[in-house]
Amino acid sequence: MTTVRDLTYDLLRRHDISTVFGNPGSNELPFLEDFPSDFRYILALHEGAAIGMADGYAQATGRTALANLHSAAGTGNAMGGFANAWNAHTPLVVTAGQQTRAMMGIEPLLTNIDATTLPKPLVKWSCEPTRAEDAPLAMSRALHLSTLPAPGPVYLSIPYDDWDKAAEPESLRLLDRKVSAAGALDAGAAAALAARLDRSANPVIVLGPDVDAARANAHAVRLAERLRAPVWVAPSAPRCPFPTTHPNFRGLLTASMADISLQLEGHDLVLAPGALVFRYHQYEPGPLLPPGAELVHITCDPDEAARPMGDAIVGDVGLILAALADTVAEAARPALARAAPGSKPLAPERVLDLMDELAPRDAIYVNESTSTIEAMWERMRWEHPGSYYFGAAGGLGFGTPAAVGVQLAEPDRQVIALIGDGSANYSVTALWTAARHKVPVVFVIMRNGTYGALRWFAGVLKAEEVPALDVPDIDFVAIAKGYGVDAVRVDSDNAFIAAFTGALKAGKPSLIEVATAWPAA
Ligand code: TZD
Ligand code: CA
Repeated sequence: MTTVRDLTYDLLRRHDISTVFGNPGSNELPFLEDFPSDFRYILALHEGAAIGMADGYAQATGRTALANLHSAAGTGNAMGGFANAWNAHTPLVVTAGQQTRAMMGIEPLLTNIDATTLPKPLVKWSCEPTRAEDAPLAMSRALHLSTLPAPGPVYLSIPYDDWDKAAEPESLRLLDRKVSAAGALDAGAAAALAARLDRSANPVIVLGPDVDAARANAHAVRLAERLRAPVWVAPSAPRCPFPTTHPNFRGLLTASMADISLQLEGHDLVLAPGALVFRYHQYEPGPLLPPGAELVHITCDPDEAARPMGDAIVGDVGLILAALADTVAEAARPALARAAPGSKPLAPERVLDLMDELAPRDAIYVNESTSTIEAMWERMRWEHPGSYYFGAAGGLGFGTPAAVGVQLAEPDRQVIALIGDGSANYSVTALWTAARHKVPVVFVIMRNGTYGALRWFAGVLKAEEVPALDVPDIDFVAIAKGYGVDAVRVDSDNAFIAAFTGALKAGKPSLIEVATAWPAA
């Protein structure tokens, strides 16, 4: 007899899924019983960490990742992670165990009440199958929906007595289904857009994270070279879609209307592939675009296409970029001065420069050090696709577990997690998972003793007399050791160089707590 459980695992195999990130409870045990030997279960100690790991893993593999949470409480703990995954277009299937069908009506302990409403609006679809026999259909729909444009998280609540039921023979058809999206421009539309770019006297390209997700970075380079157009990265960037060493690269746009229209001034056409237009943060009112500029947005997401300005095309960002790429030329970019050695505590810029010098050229950075984002985008040489990840909704608690997920997805590249001493606390339990599965991330904690980005924002909002902006006296070396991760504290160039070089060779996770200056030098 093929059970609902058997068919579900077979479906997962057909979708190339063999890793489950989760934290189990009683409702989930029947799904995990006799866990198949070709699967691995990555245990997270908190559901926020489970979602962060799954998010990093899905983004780095480009495939749907599976997370398994415990009923309502586990889902609640994961909601911040849903916000990041939703905003990153991360394909996730999240399952939560439900009470047994026989008792659900009287709402015993661990009932996920109104389960399909709970994760909304941060999921594309949520479902609790009406019958046990419909669980494989629900899983199949979830797997397809998670990747169809725009990709995103989907949620299934499954009563725990469903798994042992017999699957219906007709549902075996689900195994062979292929569902795909076609999103290229037809020849006429591509020619019209290319002609519009050709007519522009001074075009500029603003790239978003979906270019990196589509692995279309090289197409963006070709297009920029051929158009001789400068390239900016759209504000609040969760990924790096363009080599930061490329002469056409101009940097990360500032996250305010007023600044963006200044930074793009002089351009008559803004081409924005794979970006939300735009993910602003600080409210500095101003024109949405510089005078005389038009905008063309290319996105996989109809909802993002319908936002406030310009023309938009919904389609496959990679295919459209490839089709647009044309003949070449280059612009020049002034070199940046590197930070001087020697200060104590270290200037954050110095830490960034040392990492950039010492780490392998194809290292991957997962960032959750919020006051050093600009410096990072100015200084780091990211040349390979998939080199940078940041929580797409700005929800802290992403970085530490996402680094573990990305490293599991990319065992041949070094993952470096740069985490602030505030941010490190939200999903710190991911350190234990890194130790337990020997995931060799190098965690660098920038210890400046404060919520630096909030101090900066307090200045912007003229609200500087605010309580609770400092986080002194947290010993990350002790915390890391408690979770089984080797850790050292450094406060000088040489100590950082020694610790970082050692960590890169360790073959297991390690943490470096660096005393950094605030305000940044
Ligand atoms: N809670 C969650 C889940 N997400 C958030 N983004 C915040 C709170 C608010 N927040 C920020 O947006 S940045 C920040 C907070 C608390 C400070 C982070 O401090 P840090 O880094 O020490 O990690 P810096 O470099 O000192 O800013
Ligand atoms: Ca800090």
